[in-house]
Amino acid sequence: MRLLVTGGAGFIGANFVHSTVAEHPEDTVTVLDSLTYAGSAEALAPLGDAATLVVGDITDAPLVDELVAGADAVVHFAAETHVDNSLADPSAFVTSNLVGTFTVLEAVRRRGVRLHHVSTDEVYGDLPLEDPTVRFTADTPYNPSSPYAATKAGSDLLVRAWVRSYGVAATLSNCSNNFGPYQHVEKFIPRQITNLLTGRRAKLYGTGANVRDWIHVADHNTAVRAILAGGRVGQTYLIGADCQRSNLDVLRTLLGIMGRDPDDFDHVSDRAGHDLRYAIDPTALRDELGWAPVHTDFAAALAATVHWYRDNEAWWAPLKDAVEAGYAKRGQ
Ligand code: NAD
Ligand code: TDX
Repeated sequence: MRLLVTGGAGFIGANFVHSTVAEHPEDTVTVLDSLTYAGSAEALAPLGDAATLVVGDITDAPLVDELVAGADAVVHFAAETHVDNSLADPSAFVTSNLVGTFTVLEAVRRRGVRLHHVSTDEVYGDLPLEDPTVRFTADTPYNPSSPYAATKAGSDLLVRAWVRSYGVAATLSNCSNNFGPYQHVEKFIPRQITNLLTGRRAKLYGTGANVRDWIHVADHNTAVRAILAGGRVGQTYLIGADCQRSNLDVLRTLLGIMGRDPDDFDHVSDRAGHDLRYAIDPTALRDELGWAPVHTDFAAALAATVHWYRDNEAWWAPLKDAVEAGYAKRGQ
C-alpha cells in the first residue's frame, strides 16, 4: 500500500510510521505534517529514507490533493491535541481539526482514496466516577466538553457525512488516552516523568480523582492497522485496553517506579471543565476484527516509558523549559 500519514511527525503518528516501516516493508509511507510545536522531524530521523516527510499543512488543498492522488489510503492523525491549549486559545483547533479534516475529505472524495480518521473518546464527554462498568460504546451520544473535544467531534461528523453523502470509503476510530515513546512533554505522563528527571516536582490537577483509560500507543496503532485492513466503511470503532486509573493512582505508580515518596508531588490549579472519567468498551473491535492489546501490564509499560524518556533526553529536553513556563503562567 502507498500510505499517506497526516500528522506522522506527532506522537501517535510517528509511532505508526515506525511500526509500519518495521512490520510492513511492502508499504511506502509519505508523512504530511506542518511541524507545529508538537511535530518532530527528529522522531522520524531514525527511519532515514524509509519514510518521506513532506512539511505542509492539511488545510493546503492543492498540496493535500496532490499527495492524496498518489496514495492508496490516508491515515489521518494530524490535529491540535492538547485540551489545556484549546482552553487558552481554540483558534488553531478549529482550523486544523475542522478545516483540515474537511480538506482531507474533499481530496479523498475527488480521488476515490480510502481514509481512516483517527479520533478520541473525548467526543463523548465524561462519565460519572461512581460505576466503572459504565463505558462508552459506538452508540454513546456525542457530548464534548472542551474546544479540543468539540472540534474532534465536528471532524468525526464531517467524516460520517462524507461517507453517507458522497460514498467516501472512510472508517473512524475513537481511542482512549495513549502513552509511550515520543509523547510531547505537555501531556500528563511525560510531563511528570520529565519533571522528576529535571529536578522539578510532579503536578497533579485538583484532587487527582479524574479517571483516564490508558492504552500503550503501540496497541492503538495495531488497532488502526486492523481497521485499515478489515474495517467496514462508515463504521466507528472504539479502541481501549481496559485500563481505567485515577490520575493520583498513575502518579503514585510513576513515583514508585522512579524511587520517590508517594506524596512527592504538588496539587495545582484544576483544568476548567475537567472531564471526570473516560472509559471505552472495546468489545466490538475485539469481536469483529480479532484485535487485542498486548501491553496489558500497565506498571511494566509505564516503567518502559520511563526508561525511554531517561534514554532520549536529547529528544525532549529542548522542549521542556518553554512548556513549564506556559504551565507556570496558568498556575499549573
Ligand atoms: P500530537 O499533538 O502529538 O501530534 C499531532 C501532529 O499533527 C503533529 O506532528 C503536528 O505537527 C501535526 N499537525 C497539527 N496540525 C497540523 C496541520 N494543520 N497540518 C499538518 N500537520 C498538523 O498528537 P497525538 O497525540 O499524536 O494525536 C494524534 C491523533 O490521535 C489526533 O487526531 C488525536 O486527536 C488522536 N488521539 C490522541 C490520543 C492521545 O492520547 N494522545 C487519544 C485518542 C486520539
Ligand atoms: O500536569 C498535568 N497534571 C494533571 O493532573 C497534566 C498535563 C494533566 N493532568 C491531568 C488532566 C487529565 O485528567 O491528567 C489527565 C490526562 O491529561 P492529558 O495528558 O492532558 O490528557 P487528556 O486531557 O485526558 O487528553 C488526552 O487523551 C485523549 C490527549 O491529550 C488527547 O489528545 C486525547 O484525545
